[in-house]
Amino acid sequence: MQSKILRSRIYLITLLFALAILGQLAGCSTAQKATQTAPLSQDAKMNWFREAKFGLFIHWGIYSIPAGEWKGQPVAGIGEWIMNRAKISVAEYEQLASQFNPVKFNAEEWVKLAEDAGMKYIVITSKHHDGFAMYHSKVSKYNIVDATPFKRDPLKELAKACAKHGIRFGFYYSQAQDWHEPNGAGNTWDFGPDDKKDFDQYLRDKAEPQVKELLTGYGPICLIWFDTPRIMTKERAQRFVDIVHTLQPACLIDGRLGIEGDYRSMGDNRIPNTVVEGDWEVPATINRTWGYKKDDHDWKTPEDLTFKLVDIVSKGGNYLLNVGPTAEGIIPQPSHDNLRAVGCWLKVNGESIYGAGTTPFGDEFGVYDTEKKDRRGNPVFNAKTDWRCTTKPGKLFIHLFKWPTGSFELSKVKGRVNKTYLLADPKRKGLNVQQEADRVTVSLPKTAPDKIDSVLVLEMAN
Ligand code: FHN
Repeated sequence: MQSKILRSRIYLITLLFALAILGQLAGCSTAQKATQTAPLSQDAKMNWFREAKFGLFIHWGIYSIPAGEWKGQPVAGIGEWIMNRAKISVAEYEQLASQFNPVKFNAEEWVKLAEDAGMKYIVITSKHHDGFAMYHSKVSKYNIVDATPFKRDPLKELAKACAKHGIRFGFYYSQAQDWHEPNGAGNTWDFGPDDKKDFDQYLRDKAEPQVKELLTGYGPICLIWFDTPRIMTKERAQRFVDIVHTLQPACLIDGRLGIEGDYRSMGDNRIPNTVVEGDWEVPATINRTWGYKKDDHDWKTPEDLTFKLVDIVSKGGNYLLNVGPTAEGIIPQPSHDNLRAVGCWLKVNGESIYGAGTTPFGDEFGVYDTEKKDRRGNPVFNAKTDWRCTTKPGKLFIHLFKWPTGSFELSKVKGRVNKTYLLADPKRKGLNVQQEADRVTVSLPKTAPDKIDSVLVLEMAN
């Protein structure tokens, strides 16, 4: 009898023990599930973008074949707009696809260029306003795999190379303008005015399903860069937001969808005159065009590109700098050279850029001349370019574009300076520094250690 009671007690204890373990397991998996499905906070979502600061924009499409010239005549304006500027019919423009064979395209080389330039993300045109998909779309045969002799999906190859090199990958997608589609916005020469079109039919049948394809077939997409939100209502834009949030919740949306995005997109090549709060980006050209144009040789110099990068970072933004590859699949040599020069500068001075914050000063940006007005009637801004300041906790990075003789003087400094040195000096040898109240004077060597921008670090006492 006693042994029967003992056996049933052991049975009961074992049962309770097993239930406890099961409960714990269940609790654990619920907790895990909770972390998996918990939406990312906006700060967590923006983290990589705030750290990255410098990205490569690529405008590549079949417009790189005419490269700014149609029937022997130069066409004014940016290269990727040639169909619109020359009012080329869909029937005629479509024929470019059968000639597009960029056999020299090498995803590895493009990604390596971005890496060497110190860029942390790539955004490429998956479909520009001309409506041609630069990837294998099942939604429309008007794409690089089905309509060209090339038959490869370069975006797949780029996604793979980016993953290999630890570069984030994103897509430009023209959601509203589509000059190939009767109901897309923009092509009035073939299809008449936009207000007579069934724009929602175009969104439903092409743009929305293509965005779904891009977010499902290419691995993690860091951001999607919508553009020119013509006739996009808030409701229409929200449908894209829902698609992005459902398929890739961590994917950022730029500021040109037609509804508030995750960050602001400034105007093309428009760098603000002062610090701007919040997350933002300046899309910019390296010459004058976005898509390749054979007669555009107006390359920005490494000096100019470095200044712009520093200037933007000191004001709180990111720099998305564009290249326009040729119809053979080659990024023009001056883009390679000038980007790599910026990359060399970043190798030494990257600490002052990646994840860096805005200047605490502001006078270095320049002054408004209230006497003079620009075309829009606003006072003219006279920019100064001698120096800029970026920051990290406890550190001021003074970017000296013009090397001062003897010493550099800085006023309005909050707190005490502990140590100063040049980022280009591998030994980080302390420089002589004097401080009277908020005025700091740093003695400098005779010659600048960097011919573009020598970075002076001021370490502050806690
Ligand atoms: O019309 C486009 C243009 O072709 C280019 O893509 C730029 C890049 O920011 N966005 C539009 C104009 O702002």
